Amino acid sequence: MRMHSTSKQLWRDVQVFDGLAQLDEAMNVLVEDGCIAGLWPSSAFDEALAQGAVEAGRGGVMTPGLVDCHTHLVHAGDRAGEFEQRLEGVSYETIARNGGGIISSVRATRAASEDDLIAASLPRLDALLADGVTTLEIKSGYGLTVADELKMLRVARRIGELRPVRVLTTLLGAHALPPEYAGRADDYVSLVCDEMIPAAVAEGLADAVDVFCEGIAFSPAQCERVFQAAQHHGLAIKAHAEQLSNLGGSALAARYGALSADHIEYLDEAGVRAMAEAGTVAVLLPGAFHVLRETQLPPIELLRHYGVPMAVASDANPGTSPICMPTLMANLACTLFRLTPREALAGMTTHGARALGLPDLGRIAVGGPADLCLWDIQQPAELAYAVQAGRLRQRVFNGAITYAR
Ligand code: DI6
Ligand code: FE
Repeated sequence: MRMHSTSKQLWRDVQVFDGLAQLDEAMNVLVEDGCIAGLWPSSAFDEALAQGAVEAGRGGVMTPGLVDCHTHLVHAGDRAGEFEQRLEGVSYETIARNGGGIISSVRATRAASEDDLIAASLPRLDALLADGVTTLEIKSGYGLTVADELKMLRVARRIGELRPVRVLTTLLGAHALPPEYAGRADDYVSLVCDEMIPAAVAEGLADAVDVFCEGIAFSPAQCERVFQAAQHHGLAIKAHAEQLSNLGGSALAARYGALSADHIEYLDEAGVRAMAEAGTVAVLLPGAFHVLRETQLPPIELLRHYGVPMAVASDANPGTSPICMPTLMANLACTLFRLTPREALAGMTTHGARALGLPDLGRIAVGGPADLCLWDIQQPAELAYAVQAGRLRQRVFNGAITYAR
């Protein structure tokens, strides 16, 4: 006799966005042992396959669990005052040059304990989860000392253990020059390369290394030193590049086999080509574009033309994107960058996962992991079309329903 396992769960009559496109007809989805065990048209209900399965849901839209591949979720303090300054006409760069901006979050984050940081960051994480995130990346970069960067990474790992979610961590020691290193940027880069990266590796705290390649941050030559150290230690590489100007940071990152180059509003055709050749994902961050009222659009047509995969992420951070709502990012990617809803959703699933070096995630495919969202909508495009909290009916992480409304 066949064993009836209660770990078999069946969703019936769902519209499926599989991570790249919407499937043609309503589907049944079977989940077993943390994996997607079956996916077939609901018009052809298969008794044998579903035998012993518990009906877990019916109707609605199913997508892969969302992947937010670029966040600065862990930090202390807030920057509402700078938001007001910017409304009075002071630019983000001017604020940064006057010791505000990233450095003001550094002051607050250095002063915070691990527990303070957990308390500050959990509500932001919960907001992401309630909007469908099952995997996210969290960067350091507001510590800028060895101890404070490791503290941030430890907090990122710990909040991932406090919730049913997968967290990848990225060491962003080269985010800004800390004031104690004023005029000694190369010495600070040495600290990042010779002490921070090895210490993070020794504690197993970092999955990747990131840099901010920009006039107000680090030069391509300095970023290259960080990439070399990352490569030496076997860490994946990512870059904030071409956000405010074109320094060639994306092409440089691509030469080092970077998983992704992020922001890229000022990216040129040579940079797009370099990314295409290296398989580097373009991470679009429409939240920062929106908040900074940027006017230079990322080269979407060129990225399409050269077949560079486009991910979409929140960039959740206290300065340029204080937004913890991934479905709003899908909307902004469409309204501001003219992505199609299909592209925006692929950017928050399949391509977001690829930007983290996790190509099995962000898909609905038989044999793949069961990280899923069931939404109370009729078709996937509504996730990008309407801005509305509370549409998530169920969130499935590793095959278990971890949120149900
Ligand atoms: N680019 C950004 O948009 C964030 N970091 C970066 O390198 C901004 C971080 C902040 O303003 O706190
Ligand atoms: Fe960022």
